[in-house]
Amino acid sequence: QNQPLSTNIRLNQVGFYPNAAKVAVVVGDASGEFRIITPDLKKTVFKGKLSEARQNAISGKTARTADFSALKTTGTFVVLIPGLGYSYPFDIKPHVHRAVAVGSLKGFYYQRVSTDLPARYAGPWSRPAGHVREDTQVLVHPSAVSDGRPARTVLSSPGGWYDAGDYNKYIVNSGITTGTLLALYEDFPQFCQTFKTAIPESDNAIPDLLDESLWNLRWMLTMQDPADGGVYHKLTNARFDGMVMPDQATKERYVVQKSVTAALDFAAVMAQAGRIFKPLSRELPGLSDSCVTAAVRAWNWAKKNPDQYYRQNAMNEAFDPDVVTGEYGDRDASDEWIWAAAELYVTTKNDAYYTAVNLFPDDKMPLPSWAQVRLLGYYTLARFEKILTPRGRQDLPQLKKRLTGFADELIRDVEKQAYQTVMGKSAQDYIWGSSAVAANQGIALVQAYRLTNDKKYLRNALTNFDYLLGRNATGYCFVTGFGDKPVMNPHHRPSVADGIEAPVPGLLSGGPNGNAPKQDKCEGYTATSADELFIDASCSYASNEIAINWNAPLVYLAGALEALQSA
Ligand code: G3I
Ligand code: 9MR
Repeated sequence: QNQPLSTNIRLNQVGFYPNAAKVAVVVGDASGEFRIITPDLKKTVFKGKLSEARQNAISGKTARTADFSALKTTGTFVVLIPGLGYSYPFDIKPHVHRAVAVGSLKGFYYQRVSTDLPARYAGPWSRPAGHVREDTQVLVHPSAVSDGRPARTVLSSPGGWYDAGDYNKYIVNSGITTGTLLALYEDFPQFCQTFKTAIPESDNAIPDLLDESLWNLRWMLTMQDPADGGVYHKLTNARFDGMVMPDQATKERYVVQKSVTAALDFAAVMAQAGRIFKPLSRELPGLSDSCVTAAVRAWNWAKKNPDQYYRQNAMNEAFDPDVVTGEYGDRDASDEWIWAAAELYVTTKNDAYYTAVNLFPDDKMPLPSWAQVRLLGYYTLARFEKILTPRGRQDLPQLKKRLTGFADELIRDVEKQAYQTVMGKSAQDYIWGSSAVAANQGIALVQAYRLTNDKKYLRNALTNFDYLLGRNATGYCFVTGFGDKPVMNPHHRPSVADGIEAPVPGLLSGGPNGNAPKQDKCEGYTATSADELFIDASCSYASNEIAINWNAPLVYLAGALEALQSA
């Protein structure tokens, strides 16, 4: 049967639910018949015809789809296109995405600061604790000494997750990340009871998703200045480390200037955590109240300092040492106000938060990202529709209309796309961290499904999950440790420095980025089309870094699919 493996057949390399859609994309000229066949190429279980050719709106390349949704038989198969070859193998089975859900949440464990990762939990990626001096030796950067305290004040700020491929910790990015993980818990509490990741806390009475989130929440709490309730923008080295293991990264650490965006993201997450941990007061005495108090203090600080944006460049001219690590700069906090107001309102039921901010300043429905958190507030209001005060209830029809309207916009014309995914209808989707665009679009669709019970939203959410696991123009599975052609060389310091060939598993690569060659100047880009501008090289931090704010929506999407569509 001399058929070769063909990487022109692009599909979710992990697999498919028996009762859900199953689509592979074939790029190039192949047409006619396809078969689904056992990996030994002996037994055909399904025959079909490739679709008409469709043109990729971004690259102009031709593609066809092999739709075998009608096949519901469980097993391991490949797609065979006579004359072209066969695909990577995939499974059809219930709970087929449980492993990715578990693996991507476990990815956060590997990002933990201040703790050894023993082999028992980390397998071959075990490593000593990093940044242990954060227990006692974090310096207050001169940019943060605004209240007459002496320079070289030190504080304790251990724990949390490393942000990404670098080792710094940024409140803005921690905010959306933790908020997204906690949203999975609030939306699918039953599922989260059984969502186990084999972490040191797995045997306690608290779901692993909450234990993992607590690792970061506790760090976030240390970033609030007890004197005034303001929140430092980040905890960082002055400059990025070399590609070394965490325990070898021993540069001085600083907390820098407080910012309004950090304060509001912090307030939002603490308010959310306050209501989540309330029923767990036996296991976590006092935590819920501490979170709400911290949230209110951060909110009040923001009200007094609404114009205090983090301005890295301006700061660097004024202070020594200059700080050149990730900026997470944002000159518009109107969305952070919306998110914080919504979370504080739902937790406290106090209308004053609801009315403090214009929650619907315009018709826009911006996709969530670290710089744009408006919809996180809308999701929360919709999630708690049953317990809103009359004031909040007034806006519910409008809110639901917006959320479903946004979802309708996302799914419009998907059937005309070469890859039949929601992701990538426009080249604008391929920004730095485009994988999170795909995952956050998926979340928006899950939200619409929860509001309407209309399966079309769930079906379309799954197209983006398929995208992340291989049905895309690069042919890579963007989650480390999964699929047959996974990313192997992410810009991730432990993965580069640990001497193990396989990268740390469960981490989502940023993905194609139209501007990547200009931004990281890594050598090896050959593509010109935005959907293909990706290289699996560790120098490519603009297309192949990993980051917690990209992993969290992956955890959400995988978890939601498992919770909703496990048959
Ligand atoms: O939003 C604009 C979009 O409107 C425009 O069309 C497009 C074309 O240029 O650019 C978009 O902005 C880009 C933005 O990411 C999109 O989110 C910026 O050019 C780009 O520079 C920016 O990149 C950010 C990057 O840091 C550099 O600052 C990423 O969002 C952000 O995720 C990334 O975060 C880094 C941290 O700083 C440090 N730790 C690692 C982390 C991940 O790479
Ligand atoms: O490792 C850094 C990564 O986390 C950031 O996303 C990226 C952009 O800010 O910067 C990386 O660090 C690079 C630095 O910007 C320039 N010198 C090379 C560094 C990577 O080795």
